[in-house]
Amino acid sequence: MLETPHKAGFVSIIGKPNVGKSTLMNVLVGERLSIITSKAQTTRHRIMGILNGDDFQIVYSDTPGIIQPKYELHESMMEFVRGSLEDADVVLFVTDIYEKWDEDEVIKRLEKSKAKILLLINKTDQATSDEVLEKINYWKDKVQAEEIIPISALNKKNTDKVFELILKHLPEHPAYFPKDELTDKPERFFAAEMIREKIFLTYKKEIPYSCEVVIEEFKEDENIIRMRAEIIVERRSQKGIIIGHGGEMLKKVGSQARVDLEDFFQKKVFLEIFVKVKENWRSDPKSLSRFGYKG
Ligand code: GDP
Ligand code: MG
Ligand code: K
Repeated sequence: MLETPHKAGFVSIIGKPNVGKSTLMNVLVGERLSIITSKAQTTRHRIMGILNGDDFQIVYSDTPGIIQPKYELHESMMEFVRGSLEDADVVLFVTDIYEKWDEDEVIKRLEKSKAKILLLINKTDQATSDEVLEKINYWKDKVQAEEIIPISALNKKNTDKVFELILKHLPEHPAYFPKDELTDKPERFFAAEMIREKIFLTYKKEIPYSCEVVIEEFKEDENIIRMRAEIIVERRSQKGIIIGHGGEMLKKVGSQARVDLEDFFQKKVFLEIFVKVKENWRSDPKSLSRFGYKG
């Protein structure tokens, strides 16, 4: 008997502040029946929701808004945006009818990545059809997208089409998360992502890309969550860098992550982090990280 192949993947939503990313997200995730995860409200927590169907699983994530890096922190945040692009299967590149784009670097990155780009021109309810056409032509020259779709997230115009196009471009892959047993693994995944974010903020250039974070233990009691996390690196030398002199760097990552974790879970968090070397784990980074297997 022939079965429809299962599709699954990671969809990143990027764009400048205020173009309508969150509004769109709510339409795409918030109103469908099979949402399983809680929504993170702050932009620094990227995972917004997982959407399941019989033959698909879409893992949506948000990124911090794209900004011109004027400060060290912005630089780090952009590094973080880049990281999430490299993981994405589909990128929803959201702009609105007002926007003109000037940050070519992000576009180049996007085009180089394996991600399929869907370019969405939002807030078309605020423009005439001529103005919308003009915008479509403007973007055609700028970005090599699979599709350019004018939408209105507010009025849910064309948002069903966006959903269908995401499905169309999603790769064939088994589900990354179990579809029925839902609470435990996604929480671990959020926790791992938060630690990963701190790694991006703490270490230079290529180091964060060599790291994966796995939550080995996640025990929730009434008043506290105890977590044991492992940072997996590719080489012994990287382990030393992660730990830092006298353990200082790792301590910094741990305490920053703990603040966010406590905020996210609304509970006290006891966090232990270990660093492990696993040569070439990146040959299958997605499965390793997302399934949370020890490998
Ligand atoms: P984000 O910063 O990219 O996440 O943008 P938000 O989703 O928070 O939206 C920013 C503002 O744009 C809010 O006031 C939204 O109500 C408004 N907005 C979002 N989508 C649309 C749209 O399709 N049309 C109009 N007119 N406004 C929209
Ligand atoms: Mg937002
Ligand atoms: K691409």
